[in-house]
Amino acid sequence: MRKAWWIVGSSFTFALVMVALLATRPLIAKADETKAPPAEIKVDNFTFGPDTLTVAVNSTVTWVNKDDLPHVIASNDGLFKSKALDTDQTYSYTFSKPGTYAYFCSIHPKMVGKIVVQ
Ligand SMILES: [Cu+2]
Repeated sequence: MRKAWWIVGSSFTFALVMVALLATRPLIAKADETKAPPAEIKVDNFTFGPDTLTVAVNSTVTWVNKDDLPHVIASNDGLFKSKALDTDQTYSYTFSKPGTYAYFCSIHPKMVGKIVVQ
């Protein structure tokens, strides 16, 4: 009788371990998906589209100049600044900390936008 209980007990423990292993598997597989998808802002007709973009931490935001004249992407606090972007040129910046990042075009300061990083 005592032996029978031991077998029941050990197979129950074995089952628990197996369930735990199976349960952690999807978590391990999901580790590859933590990279955020690319986020793009079109610079067109003197506006940023969208003018407010919300992204996850560690997202890379890419601005594409669709205008026929150059624009510069410059953050208000000097965190990032592109060179003058000609038509179809891009500028990318990766946001590693949460916060709200206001930016503007230093050639046309009335062009403003912001990136919200969560
Ligand atoms: Cu501009």
